[in-house]
Amino acid sequence: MATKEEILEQLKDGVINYKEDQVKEAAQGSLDAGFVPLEMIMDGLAAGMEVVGQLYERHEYFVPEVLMCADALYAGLAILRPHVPKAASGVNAQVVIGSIQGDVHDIGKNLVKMMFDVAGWDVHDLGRDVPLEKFVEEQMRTDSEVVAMSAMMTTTMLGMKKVIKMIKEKNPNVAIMLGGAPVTKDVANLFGADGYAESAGNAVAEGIRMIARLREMQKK
Ligand code: B12
Repeated sequence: MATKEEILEQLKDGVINYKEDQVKEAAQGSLDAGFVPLEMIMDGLAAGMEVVGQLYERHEYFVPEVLMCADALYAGLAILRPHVPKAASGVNAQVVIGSIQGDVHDIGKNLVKMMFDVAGWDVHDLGRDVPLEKFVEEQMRTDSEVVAMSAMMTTTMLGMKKVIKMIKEKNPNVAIMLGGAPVTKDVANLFGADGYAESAGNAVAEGIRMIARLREMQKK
């Protein structure tokens, strides 16, 4: 039987070399062997996508290859995701999430969504290339305390600033969190966001911190 390290390597390699069948087999194999699905997703699939990003930046991969890598990642995610147990976070909170208008990148956003979901939050996913007003409408419709936006391009991230302004004008009691490769803590502060996390792994902790602060302020 394959070891955990071998399975992680098969997942990572399968994403990098867009071998969808290998990814599916390794994902199923990891479940059969009882390995932790979340670890397989983050240290296998997502780690592979990180390498794909580097290949793309070095012009060794182009859009078609990257799309095939994304397909392989999603094939593995479809198998593993249903087996990630939901934790009772005790937070009882809702989050609206989406990739900002003009941005079709959604892999990172989907990982963040998954983390909120397994942490027991109610997640309202707007998808990708989400029109700016849609974030405002969905926040009001669901009365969510947190709105999380993802941008992967310097051009699209400016839209997040507009959404923050629109939401805060309508409802100052909403905590807004930003993320995505070009976004930094400084950018998030500059745009007037309440939170920032550089990876899916710490998005939920940041969300909880923002909510605690929001609820504290409401008590005053
Ligand atoms: C995959 C990819 C694509 C895929 C997207 C598939 C999909 N369904 O998402 C495809 C091929 C479609 C694509 C298209 C394009 N892409 Co592209 N793409 C990438 C690539 C290679 C990897 C991105 C990725 O998925 N990374 C893996 C995930 C797991 O990481 P992540 O997204 O960073 O997310 C993590 C964190 O950022 C964070 N996070 C993300 N969102 C959020 C949100 C919140 C709230 C929080 C808290 C955290 C958080 O948590 C995540 C997990 O830990 C990057 C290169 C790179 N190194 O990032 C370029 C990149 C983002 N693309 C780029 C460009 C320019 C394009 C195109 C314009 C190319 C073209 N000429 O057509 C188009 C644009 C399409 C559009 N309008 O959006 C540029 C952007 C440059 C810039 N700074 O503006 C990059 C940086 C490549 C480059 N160096 O040129 N791309």
